[in-house]
Amino acid sequence: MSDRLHTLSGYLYEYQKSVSQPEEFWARIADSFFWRKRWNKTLEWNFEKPDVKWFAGGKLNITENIFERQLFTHADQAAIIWEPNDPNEETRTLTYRELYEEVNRFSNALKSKGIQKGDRVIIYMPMVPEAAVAMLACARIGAIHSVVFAGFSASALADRIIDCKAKAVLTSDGNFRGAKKIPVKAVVDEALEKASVESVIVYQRTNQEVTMKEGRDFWWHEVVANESTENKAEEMDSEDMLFILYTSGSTGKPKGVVHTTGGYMVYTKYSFENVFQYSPGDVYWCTADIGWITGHSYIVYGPLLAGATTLMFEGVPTFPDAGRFWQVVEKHQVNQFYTAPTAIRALQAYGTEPIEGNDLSSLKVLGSVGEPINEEAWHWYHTHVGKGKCPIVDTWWQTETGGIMVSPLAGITPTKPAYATLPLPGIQLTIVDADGKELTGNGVEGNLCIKFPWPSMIRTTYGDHERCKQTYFSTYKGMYFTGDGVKRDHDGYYRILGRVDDVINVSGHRMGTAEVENAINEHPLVIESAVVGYPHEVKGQGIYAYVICDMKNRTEENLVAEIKDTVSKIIGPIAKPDKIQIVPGLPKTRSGKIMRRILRKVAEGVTENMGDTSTLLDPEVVEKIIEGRK
Ligand code: 7RM
Repeated sequence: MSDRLHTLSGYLYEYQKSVSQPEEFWARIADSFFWRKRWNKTLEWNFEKPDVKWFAGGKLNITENIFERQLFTHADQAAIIWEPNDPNEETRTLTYRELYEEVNRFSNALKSKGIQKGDRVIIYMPMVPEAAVAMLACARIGAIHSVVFAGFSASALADRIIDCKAKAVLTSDGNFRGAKKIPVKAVVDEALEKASVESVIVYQRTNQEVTMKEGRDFWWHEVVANESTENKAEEMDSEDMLFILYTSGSTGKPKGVVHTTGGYMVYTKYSFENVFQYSPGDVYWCTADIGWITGHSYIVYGPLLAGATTLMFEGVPTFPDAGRFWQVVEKHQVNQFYTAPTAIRALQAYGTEPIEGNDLSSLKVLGSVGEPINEEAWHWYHTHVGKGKCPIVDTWWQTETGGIMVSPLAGITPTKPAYATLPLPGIQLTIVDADGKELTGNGVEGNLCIKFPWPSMIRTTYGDHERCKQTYFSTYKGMYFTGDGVKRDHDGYYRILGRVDDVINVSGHRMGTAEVENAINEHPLVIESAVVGYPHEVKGQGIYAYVICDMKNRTEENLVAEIKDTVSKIIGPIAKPDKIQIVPGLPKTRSGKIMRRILRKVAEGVTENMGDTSTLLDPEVVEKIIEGRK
């Protein structure tokens, strides 16, 4: 733990070093890992292409750094504590040795099904330890995993299987979520009518009935039954792909963000230890789902690389009641608790009663991720959960950044409500105006960019490098553009203001407005649609859809329900619009561009001072839209 930062001056000193001598800085951090062969060049980069290589020529396996490197010291320590959806069901604990053996058995099983280094494997699973086993087994044999959130629909799943040409799907029979039992395998079956894979491995969780296709579908417990608990890890190049994770952008279909092995490993462990100030013996809990990047970096890879005990929770915050999180904190004596503002706001609505009666004194650090945290939620979290004594780490980062970019270091960086505060060592932020001019000094606001590579950054978008270049490296020359607006205050602290592109953030889930529009447009009676985000008390942002329809003889109510259903089927329930307004037309400019600014204002509840509408083809449509506001 020599790379641990302990003081503010220590952080400032290391930050300076990481900027003046980035290669020396990261080489020092990387040297504490186990490399089968050390790298020959720490960094090669070109943001024009973009082409970035960290620890080039280095050979390693990330799972050897979780297991073999730590087994002497950590074998009998809990690696994963699993807390089920239903509190009456038993908790499971896997020590580092047990997890290692499970990963090896499943690695052997994957190999016996013909999965080889470089093959893509889709993981569509509930929050059970086997989901982490699946990820780690892929990494162990050099297969590239792509986890798809188990709430996505069959059609969204099929798109991802097809895009990455997956050879196998790892899934479960069903999924317990709150009071519901969700048929996971049935969704896979439906997806596989459109997409195809060689094999499907099904973990038995709910024991519900499923159909198994002969020769293609296999039970998890059967394929591992006779496998050895030993497996020699595949030797990977530092820049070999570790995983693909699909995420939404401002255009059309989701893109496969690609992360590679060496840099991702180094950065997730380093950031985990420093942001959360994890100490040996602590129990750390991140409530994210492994289907999102937060689950990848800060449930699985970061904590396990750091030898931590990571708690995995299958359930939801409000089942069987709104005290569930706090009961789990007490039960497992959780020390670091990392969740999303949307969960905090949802629980805030139940008052403090569900907290009372639970002993939260084990808590040392609270974390926030996924969207801007409003001051009210920050104070509630600080006062009622942290009892005023736990620092809150408001961590800003993205699927593309792989790890936390801007955050306080717990107990070290003085916090300020709603501020992500300062960049981690190695992260060179800059704020640019609309023309791409860098705004220096404090007290400025603009678009957030990063001007120097960091080890866990996106390398490409799977199968379409040009898209990666256009989306992230072309808006501002020589920089990575985040898509977020930001303010740097008079103390030099960063406050993230939210997206400046057509991406909305619903309960911490990223969604492209175009993606939702495409789904709405699949309904046969929809002629055109426009989707915007609007402020939502619990979700942060809600989805507001303006839709032009051929009503036929449908009632508005019927049609709205049908459209919601269509979106649910095409993307998943998380993308269902909160409000749908049937409109006679959309505010378009003469060149045919929808003036979203107006739609956003109406959705927010603004009904006058719409700004300049003179370039609109039909200014009257704005009045009609205001009249029909939901
Ligand atoms: C980790 C994650 C990324 C987008 C990002 C922001 C927003 C995330 C914060 C935040 C304000 C934060 N990855 N975002 N964290 N905004 N403060 N602490 O969420 O790819 O799914 O989303 O989320 O807009 O660009 S993500």
